[in-house]
Amino acid sequence: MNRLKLIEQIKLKNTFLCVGLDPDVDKIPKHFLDEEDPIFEFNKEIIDATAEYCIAFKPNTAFYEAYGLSGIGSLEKTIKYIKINYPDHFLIADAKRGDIGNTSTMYAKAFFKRLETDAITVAPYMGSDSVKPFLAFENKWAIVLGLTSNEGSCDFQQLKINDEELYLNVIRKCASWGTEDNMMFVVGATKAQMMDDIRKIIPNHFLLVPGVGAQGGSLEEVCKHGMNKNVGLIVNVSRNIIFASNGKDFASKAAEEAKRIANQMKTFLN
Ligand code: NUP
Repeated sequence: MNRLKLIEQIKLKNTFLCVGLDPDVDKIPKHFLDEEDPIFEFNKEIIDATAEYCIAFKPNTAFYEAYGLSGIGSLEKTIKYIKINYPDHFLIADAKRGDIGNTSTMYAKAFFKRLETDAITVAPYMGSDSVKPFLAFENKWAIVLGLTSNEGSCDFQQLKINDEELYLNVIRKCASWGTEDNMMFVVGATKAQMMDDIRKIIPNHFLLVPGVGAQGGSLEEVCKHGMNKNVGLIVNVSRNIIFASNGKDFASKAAEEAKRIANQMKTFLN
């Protein structure tokens, strides 16, 4: 999906919510455990219940890889289901890949050609030749880790180098390898205040923002510090939506929570 279409979807639906598909067999309602593919069946109901309130879905591959071949099968089926039934939704593989050039190219092929996701999250630690292969595919996106939402982001990302935090260096340098049409950055909602400095470097890029909900980030703060003239934000919520209830009403509760967040988003648009 290209940038224009993404912006159009956000404006059309008045939401910039991304529903994170991070299924955990220990947390999904028990009745799914009798199904042949509990993860896929669970995802399908979550997707159907929340699609009208979001513009993106983000499966984190860890939650599929943890179940081996059958988990990879559930991921493939989930992605196909979204592509067939909700082709206007932006599809992000949260896989945090990045390696020497020829290996990154294979990662890019795996996610862009085989799974056909629109975007993949990329860890920039290995530098330009590890990131650039993800930029070589038309209408596909590398979403580079800029400033992550977790506590450990202070260990390296916030270290000062020549009087500037490393994450600002990383964002500036990575932005020079790509464009606003093929690169986004992950910035955690828990670091909303730092978006002011980030926006000075990349005023127009989209930010993928995880950390609202279970991690305590505030949507209001994210909008205040991170929003730009084209919205420029995709805000992900995983656990607070998909595990809003673990009873039979899980899908309607997920929809309720997604709707609540989408309604809050509306107040920050226009
Ligand atoms: O900095 C990041 N923080 C983060 O939580 C980068 C991420 N990719 N994530 C992912 O976003 C995390 O791995 C999970 O898939 C999702 C947040 O989930 P939740 O806290 O809303 O449940």
